[in-house]
Amino acid sequence: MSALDVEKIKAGSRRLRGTLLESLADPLTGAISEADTQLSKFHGIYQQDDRDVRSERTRQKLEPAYSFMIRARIPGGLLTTAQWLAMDRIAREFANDSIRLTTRQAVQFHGVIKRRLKRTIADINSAALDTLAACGDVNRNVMSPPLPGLSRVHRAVQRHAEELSAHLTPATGAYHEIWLDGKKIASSEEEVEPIYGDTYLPRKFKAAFVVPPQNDVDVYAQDLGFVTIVEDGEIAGFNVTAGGGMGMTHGDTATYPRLADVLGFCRPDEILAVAQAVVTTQRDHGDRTERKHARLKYTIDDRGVDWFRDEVQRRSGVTLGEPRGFAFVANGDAYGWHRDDTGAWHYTLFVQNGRVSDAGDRRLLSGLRRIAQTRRCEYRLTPNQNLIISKVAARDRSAVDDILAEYGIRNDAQATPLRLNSMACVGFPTCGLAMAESERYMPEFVDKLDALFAKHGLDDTAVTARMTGCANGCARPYIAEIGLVGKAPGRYSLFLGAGFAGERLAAPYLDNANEEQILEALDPLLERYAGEREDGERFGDFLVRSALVPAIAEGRLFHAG
Ligand code: SRM
Ligand code: SF4
Repeated sequence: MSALDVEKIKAGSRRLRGTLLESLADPLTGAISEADTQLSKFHGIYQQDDRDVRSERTRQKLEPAYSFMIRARIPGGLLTTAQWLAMDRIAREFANDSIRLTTRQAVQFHGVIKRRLKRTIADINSAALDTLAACGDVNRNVMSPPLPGLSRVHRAVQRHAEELSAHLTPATGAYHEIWLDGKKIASSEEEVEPIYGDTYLPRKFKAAFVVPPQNDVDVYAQDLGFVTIVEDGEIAGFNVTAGGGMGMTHGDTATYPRLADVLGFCRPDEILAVAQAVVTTQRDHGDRTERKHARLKYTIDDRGVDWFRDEVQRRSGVTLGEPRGFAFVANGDAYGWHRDDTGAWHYTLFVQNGRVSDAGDRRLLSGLRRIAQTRRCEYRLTPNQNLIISKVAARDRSAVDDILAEYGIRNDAQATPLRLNSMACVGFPTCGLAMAESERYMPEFVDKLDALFAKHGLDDTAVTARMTGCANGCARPYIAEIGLVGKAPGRYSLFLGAGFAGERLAAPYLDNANEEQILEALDPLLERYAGEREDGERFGDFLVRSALVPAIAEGRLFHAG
């Protein structure tokens, strides 16, 4: 669907109502109308069909096996165990017996059929969560470092993330009317969207907070970022970043991944004004004629970062200060047990590609249910698709350890450093845009990569490896040291040389390659890395220092690399 068509649908939707009620009531199809599929995204709902059976159903002249993906919005990924238990029940009752943790600290359910949609959304709301603005041309789930228990700073940053999330949530009553039988307003003319206006944003928009030295949220991949600056143990303010994004299209060099620019420094009480100015600048100046060119990163590249900074300052009334110094060490999660400054413990649990389900001896869904039933902790979702069993009292640690062992889900039972730093997007069979396998293939690919690492004595070396089923970049592969991006069934483009902390883009290395070709290409590079690396040198840094891959200075030069 063209950008102009989508703009027309938004404009005529009466603030996201469209004909969703009629579509839901239509018993003749498992689908909703095409226009409503665009609007449902703003409500956190994607229409999908099972791609494993698509051609067989076409052959049998049946309509596709439609079902819906539902994404719940969870700022900073913070969940009580009661909320987790509600998600667990929804997964088993209405979805495909799994909860999918996402790369933005949210959860997804797959396989919900149309007649169960309303009940599922209502149940999510009963757990004091919602799905509004989890998708669509609005600000999405706001990310925040998932270990707020570790310091007063993290706890304060989580509060800022929640405030920003609330501030940028659409004001429309459509969500309550459609999904929660809320009172219908007499005329939607009475309603205003103070920040978004009638046509919302030209494209999706993403925001995150980060606390150095961990860049777990991958702040440079975000449209808007706040880098926490701590001085004398207190939050002095935030470096504001803007214009990050991963999505591109194979073969279209006008599209590219881009790392955010640092705009300047703001005080904590200026966050909302600055954020609103960034959002409204993009609302008014983003390209509404071509969706592939509609993200904030292109607005900034087209008009220049100085123009953008001036516009944000003018609209917000905030004069941004000189950015303050900071450094990142890694964009992954810190695994295992950590104690915070209140004495509570937190266990970061590896969840392969975010899929929480029971599979053979690894009974993750059941194990996490069992721990949640003790109600002596809370859960934090991480931006790397993992889960933190948080705020555990010292006396309960061994009980948690025992359950992890009993259900076969301890980190050491499953993972090498390479696997612990790997991610894959959902891909087949649910994602309508997948060109190659991703989540279902990554575990097997990591086995092979592990063998290659072992061959070169690199078993203990952590390298970030990320795979996506297409070029949209949902697992942020262009800021992984090894990035694989699906191009066709069994074929991937290989990107190499990003920084371990997500601070440098990877460079294109191999196009449209199969598994054998990819492993063959990596073999000599790993051999040289094992033999020639400097003390503590990361794989991506080594490749760049040795001129085996170019350092990509900015998004616009990505394809030239
Ligand atoms: Fe994504 C579209 C899954 C994080 C860039 N993404 C999709 C859709 C909804 C496919 C579609 O449009 O039909 C995928 C649903 C698959 C499924 O069956 O569940 C999908 N994206 C995901 C998730 C679940 C991947 C995961 O394995 O965790 C992540 C959900 C995050 C969340 O909770 O909100 C997810 N997507 C991302 C990220 C990473 C991030 O946000 O930090 C990116 C790259 C950053 C960025 O936005 O630039 C990302 N997704 C995209 C794009 C490309 C956007 C672009 O600018 O070109 C699309 C396609 C689109 O928007 O047209 C897309
Ligand atoms: Fe789907 Fe592509 Fe995103 Fe993977 S990267 S979930 S295949 S849109």
